[in-house]
Amino acid sequence: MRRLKKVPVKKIGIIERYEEFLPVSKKTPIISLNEGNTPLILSEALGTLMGVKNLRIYFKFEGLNPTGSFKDRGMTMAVSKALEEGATAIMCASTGNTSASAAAYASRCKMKCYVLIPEGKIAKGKLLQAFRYGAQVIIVKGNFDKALELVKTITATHPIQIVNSVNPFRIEGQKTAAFEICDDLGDAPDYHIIPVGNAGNITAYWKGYKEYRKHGLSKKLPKMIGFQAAGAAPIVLNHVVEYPETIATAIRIGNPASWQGAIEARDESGGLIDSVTDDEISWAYRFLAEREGVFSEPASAATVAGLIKLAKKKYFKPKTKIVCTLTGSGLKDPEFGLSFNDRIEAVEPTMKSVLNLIEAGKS
Ligand code: AN7
Repeated sequence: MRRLKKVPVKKIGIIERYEEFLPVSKKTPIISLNEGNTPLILSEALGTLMGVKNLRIYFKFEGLNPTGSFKDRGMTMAVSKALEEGATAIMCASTGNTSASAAAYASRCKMKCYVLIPEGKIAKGKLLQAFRYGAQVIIVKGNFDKALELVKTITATHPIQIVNSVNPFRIEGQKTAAFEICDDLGDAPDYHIIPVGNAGNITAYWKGYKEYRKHGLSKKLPKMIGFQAAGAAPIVLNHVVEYPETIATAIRIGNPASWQGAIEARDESGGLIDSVTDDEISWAYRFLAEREGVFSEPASAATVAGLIKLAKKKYFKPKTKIVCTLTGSGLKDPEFGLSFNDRIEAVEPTMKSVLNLIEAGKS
């Protein structure tokens, strides 16, 4: 029998992989969970669904990061730099994923981590993570925007480092996702579709794409296309939304901190920022899992909902490449995931009852 070749497997984090593009030095202590290097998955079903065969659609699946979202890319940078600067505590407001990520990275370097969470509007998996990674979780009677205001004020007057994306190191870390896409495709895609909440990520990707091109590592720049949830679409409406509402709790944000960055990404790239309804998001969320085998959270599915919306209007030029960032894992939000009338009652353990159900399922 031929011996299988041993393939060396070494997974490194984004700081080691892209250090020449990041504001780190020899004396930066790298706090990493081997984040990044997430797969770019070619879509199987979307092209057929939309009746277009000549688009290549990829999912950048960020749900496969160590804490299950893209936030880990920014957090490895923010926490490493906080530690380098002597901080002993970090703080963030969060719709969930930032808090999970901050808590995990803080735990690796014995930093205190405080997270402010809007009451009742966070997916259970994210709350679970924040607690178990050992953060002090403070639930506030108010939405994300109110919580972020508080965090900004407290960190400005106390020796606690803010790790929301107003911290520029977060953006630096998150831009590496654009580098990975260019490395995988050999160039930037023609369109990049991304959900927009606090708008840090669209800002980061655009920075990443521009830097890679400036260094001659890619030739093209993509059109940046952002999607907000219809009930939380301040950038689309061009005004603050005081009471944002959407099932996609991750992007339930009415006054994004990186508003300006999102506008620049949109306008410099010749892209657009639009909104999708909760129904469109729910449909795309299920389609992604049921037809593509990719289980992402509702906020992530906003990209695919948006892609379908634009494809219906024949927005995309033929023979182009589109990348959709799927920002977080579907496992984050079991309550939403189980809200679709799935049969979960047990039946008698008999052939008859099982076969009856299989028969019923065919109709
Ligand atoms: C899955 O965790 O704001 O536009 O506090 O968790 O960069 O804010 C999360 C945002 C998209 C939007 N998808 O990204 C938080 C938080 C998922 C997210 C976004 C978030 P930004």
